[in-house]
Amino acid sequence: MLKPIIFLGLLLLLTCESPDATGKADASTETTTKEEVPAEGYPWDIPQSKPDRPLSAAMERLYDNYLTPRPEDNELFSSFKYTPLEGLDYNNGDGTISRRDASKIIKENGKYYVWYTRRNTVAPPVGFHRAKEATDEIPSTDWDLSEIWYATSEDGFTWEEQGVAVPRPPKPAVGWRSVTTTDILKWKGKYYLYYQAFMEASGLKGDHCPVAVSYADSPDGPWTPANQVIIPNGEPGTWDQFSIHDPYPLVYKDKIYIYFKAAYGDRPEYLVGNGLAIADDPLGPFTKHPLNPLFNSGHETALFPFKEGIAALVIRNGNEASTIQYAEDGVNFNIASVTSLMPTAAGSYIPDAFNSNGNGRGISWGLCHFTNASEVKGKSHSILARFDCDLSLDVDDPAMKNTQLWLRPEVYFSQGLTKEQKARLQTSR
Ligand code: AAL
Repeated sequence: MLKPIIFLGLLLLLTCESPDATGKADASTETTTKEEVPAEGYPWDIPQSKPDRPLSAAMERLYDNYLTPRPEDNELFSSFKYTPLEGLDYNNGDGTISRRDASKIIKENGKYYVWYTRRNTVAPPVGFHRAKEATDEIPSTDWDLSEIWYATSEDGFTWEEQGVAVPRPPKPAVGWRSVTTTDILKWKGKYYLYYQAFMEASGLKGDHCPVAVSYADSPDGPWTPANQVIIPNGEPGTWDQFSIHDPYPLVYKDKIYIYFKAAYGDRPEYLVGNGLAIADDPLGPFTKHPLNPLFNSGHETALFPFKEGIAALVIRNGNEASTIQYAEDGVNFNIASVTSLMPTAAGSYIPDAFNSNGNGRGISWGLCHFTNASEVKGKSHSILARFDCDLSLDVDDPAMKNTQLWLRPEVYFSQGLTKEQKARLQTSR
């Protein structure tokens, strides 16, 4: 369909008045040339920099807020494509095996490595709101009673599960109930896995936990737990008083930057934000940034070095959900683009996560998860999948810069009215 349109466009261009052999346009047919601002009316040829003319608020924003006027030219705009993974088994999707919350991916020993939450329980979770029914064997949530496992891959599509990296330690050690949602740091030749360390079933009071860490000399372990809380919860009454989630380390400005997530406010009136804690040593002490939270929207942390700053995938919650944001200083983020169908809990392949030295190159693929992998109630579990995109300064893939997605009707119908809504709407006619 696209080809005939491009062909027609070219034909039209070729049949239009063209400059004479001297390169000058015939004065009688002269209209506007590129970047020239006509006396009246916004120009046909999109000015790449802000034209000197009155602009509507939206057109002002087009130049003030985005890297380029067209998303297709914007290095921080991308659409996303998804591929199921080969090599991971889910017990026929019966809800007893779940994999979710992939770490960033790193390449070591010629292979890609990823770490993630893996739950293998006798039964599927009873659910956040029924957490009281959870036992030592029956999980409350999808990430309760979990461990941190890892897998390697040659091509990023087929993954071989290698086994457990961080098991649940015996009670009462930090993380005895569940160790989940990990991410990796490489620092001075050593490896550090940061993770959520639960000391009670998630959902009992909330999704409450602090952050712990284990370290190793090799990405294949063995991992030694530091057995201490690394990023403590905030003071009572502050936004991160109950939980620090999704610890996400990057090396930036020669320091360890751990971005993290916290949800605050009493549900349903709650917000999810991401904050930052900085340290000189992987085992701390970590100092929380005084401007936290750094994001007003988003959910799981997904950031990467980009040029001299840090970029972030901001998904799901809040006014600025479905945006890609950028902070030249890693702290003060602004919207760089608005997109759709973003990867949930993205763990990107970030070759320069620990050595970008002010020249971050961006990302082009990673793993994400789908939490609703089963349509059947009572078989709830998550699966990992691959996403591809073009948020990289080293990739130029126009097929990843699609602002018009045509999704099948069933995708829309899966977001149908609830029974109550439908009944209300049908009787109120
Ligand atoms: C996620 C993360 C954290 C939460 C739960 C498991 O995707 O934000 O890890 O605790 O959901």
